[in-house]
Amino acid sequence: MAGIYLAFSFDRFPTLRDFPTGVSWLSCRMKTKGGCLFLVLFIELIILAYAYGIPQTCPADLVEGCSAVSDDDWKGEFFPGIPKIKYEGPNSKNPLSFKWYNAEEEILGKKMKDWMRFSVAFWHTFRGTGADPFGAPTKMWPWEDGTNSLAMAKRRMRANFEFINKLGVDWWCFHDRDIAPDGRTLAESNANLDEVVALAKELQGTKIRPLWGTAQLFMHPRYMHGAATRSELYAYAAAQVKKAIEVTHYLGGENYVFWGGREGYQTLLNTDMQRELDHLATFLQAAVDWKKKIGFNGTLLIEPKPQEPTKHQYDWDVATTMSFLQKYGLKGEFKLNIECNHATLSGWDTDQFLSDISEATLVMLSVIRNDGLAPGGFNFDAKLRRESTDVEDLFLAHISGMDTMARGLRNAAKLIEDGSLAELIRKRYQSFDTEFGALIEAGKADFETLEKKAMEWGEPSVPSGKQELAEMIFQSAL
Ligand SMILES: [Mn+2]
Repeated sequence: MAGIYLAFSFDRFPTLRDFPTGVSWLSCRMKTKGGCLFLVLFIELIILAYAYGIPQTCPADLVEGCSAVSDDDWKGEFFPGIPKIKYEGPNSKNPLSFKWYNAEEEILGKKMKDWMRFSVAFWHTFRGTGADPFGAPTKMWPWEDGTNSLAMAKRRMRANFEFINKLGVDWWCFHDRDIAPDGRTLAESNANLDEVVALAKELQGTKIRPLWGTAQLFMHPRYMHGAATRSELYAYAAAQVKKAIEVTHYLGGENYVFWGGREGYQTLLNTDMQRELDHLATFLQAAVDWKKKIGFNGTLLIEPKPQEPTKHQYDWDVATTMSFLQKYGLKGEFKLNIECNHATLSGWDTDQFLSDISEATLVMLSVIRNDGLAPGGFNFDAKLRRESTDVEDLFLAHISGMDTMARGLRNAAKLIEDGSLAELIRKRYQSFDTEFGALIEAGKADFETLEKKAMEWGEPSVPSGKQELAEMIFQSAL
């Protein structure tokens, strides 16, 4: 039956009329009336059994046969046996508990959850397959039916919110096309998005909201040469971003992100960089205008990334992006969404969960100096390893990431409270805190004055404790 079903490629849910009625009626004429009805019912029954019971294999462009499948067929829990994750302290041996992250605990006058503002990334957590440039997908979560249908999108959204609630975070992030399938037209894509977003709004409840939403302008082949910088696509990309800003606003999102993964060039020989940058700035200005027009008060963020997937991207790094915003008068309208994994590219974005406590300490020191991240937050733009294929692994990865950041916060607080870090830095620059140092910093020491002083002082001393080491290095160099 499956073969017949696929061969007919229905563009709506199949009914009796779609079946080889000529054949059935022919055979009916040769049989009794009751037998014919039985045959017809039997065929219909098999169609229904196929449509509802057997995993669907609908293509990504979505046929209605698939969208007719209800998303309510997944009753109960997506993560059975996994309780709400609690703080149990550093001595706990329970892998499904927090050792360092204690959401309600106050550190330096703020609750840990408010310092962190942790967010789950829908794409890695729920659309990550374990595929990499060398290998096929390894993950097939139990709730997946192999389709990219609207019904599947809704079921996945239910799984997302069960996960978020059990993990105990208040934020999530999404791309438009992660959460709802592409349609055959832009209008159909928008309608699909609306349907999934309506469910997300309901499942969010009063506490959970998007840290940010964004439009995915890089996966579809149409964007292979860019979106805002490829002229014939400019309008299409703008329409997609317009819609994505609207749904982010509708869901109560705090920010909206731009990631220009394809906005750049492979070679300057075929690129008018000036015009492309102008187009990008015009595009971003239009986004600012639209945001204001619909009353969306969220912050617009740009996520810099060097190279990959384009050889040269326009948002190369934080400094380049700031210069771009300054040049085009957009500095007051955008902030930055910095992804630490963009500093550790290995041919592609490694998307690893942070597990280095000293790195987390440095990050949290910056966050404390900034008095928090709000309206920003920490989004886990990180995915499970290819080898992590158990549902439980989704929790373990996030727990470990959250605990690493929490331990970083505790360390940073300690360094600040006991004043040791400030003292270390003070000592490093203490030679400038002298009368002559002040002269230098005021720009009043010219080369003649400095030369005179250098002659007078002789060989500069190596900072204490390192004298011996410096001498050893000097000796071995001889
Ligand atoms: Mn990433």
